[in-house]
Amino acid sequence: MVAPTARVTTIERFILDQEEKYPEATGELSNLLYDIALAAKIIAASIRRAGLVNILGSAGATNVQGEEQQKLDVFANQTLTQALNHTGRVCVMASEEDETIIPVPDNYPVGRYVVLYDPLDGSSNIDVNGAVGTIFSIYRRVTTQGPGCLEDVLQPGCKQVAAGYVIYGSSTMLIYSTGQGVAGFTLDPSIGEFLLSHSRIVTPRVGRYYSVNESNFARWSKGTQWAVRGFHGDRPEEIRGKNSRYIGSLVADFHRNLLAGGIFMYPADTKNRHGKLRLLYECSPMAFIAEQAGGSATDGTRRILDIVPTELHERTPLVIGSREDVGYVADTLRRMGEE
Ligand code: P6P
Repeated sequence: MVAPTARVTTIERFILDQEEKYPEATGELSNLLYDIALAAKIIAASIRRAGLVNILGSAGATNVQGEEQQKLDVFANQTLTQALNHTGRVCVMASEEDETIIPVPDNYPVGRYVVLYDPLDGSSNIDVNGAVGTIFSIYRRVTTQGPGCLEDVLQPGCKQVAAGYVIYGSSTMLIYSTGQGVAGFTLDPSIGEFLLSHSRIVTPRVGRYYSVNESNFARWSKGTQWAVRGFHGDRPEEIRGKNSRYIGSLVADFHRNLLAGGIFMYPADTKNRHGKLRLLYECSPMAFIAEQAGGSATDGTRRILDIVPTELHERTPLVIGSREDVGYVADTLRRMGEE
């Protein structure tokens, strides 16, 4: 509960205050961020009830409103798409759940922004009550008129105008940046508002944690194995050992490391030659947040935000988090001849 005397800043108030610093701002991006925050509240409410489906009827049953019970990731995808597609603020969308780009329906106006999202990342964790998340990435269109197209979507992460994520954990938080630092908001479900809880998130230069799926160790390159063994504490003269923390949900692992300091890795391996995570709607937005918080993000050696995408669902290896730890991995790979 929020004490009545506490200084309460809603996300709407914060976004408006930020917008007022830029005379040229039209308010469109602010409204787009409100749209995403609204979708996040709706998704959060559904996730909170997910465990009840088994009590109220198995998946596929009808819920209390008599609606067909949907898989949560399908529901999250529809919620985000429908929150955005009629507003006149976007020209095209793209989602992890949709094979092709998502056009604005013919009878709606077309705007100048492009929004990409992973509507419910880590959704396999829901059945075990694990943390999951929504990731979003916002660009300005590069084409000049008419419906948005693939060219508007395939932009390098350094062109993002905003990015963020929602983590549905012990509390629901929305973390975002428009390039002026990273702010965090915690949902107070009693009033249905995201309230400012972290006015400026700065991630520690050296992390306490390393997060990687060690069951893939045998499939990694020699350089990756050597770097991770550094995190094990094998070479304290080079780098101090760290605690291992791995939830198997990118948003949850990233969020812990962002606040406490740490490094998350999903390297390429002999099975996933380009890594597992998607560049456009997982790695680029998280890289934007990491850099805005003083951290960094690479594919091992190259800056994630410099990678120019060629396909909508392309994958990339990811090393992200505390700047010195990410640099250590890059130095190790280069020393082992793995550019
Ligand atoms: P693995 C979830 O499925 C996800 O896409 C990310 O959220 C998470 O970081 C990764 O995959 C986990 O993959 O292979 O370790 O189970």
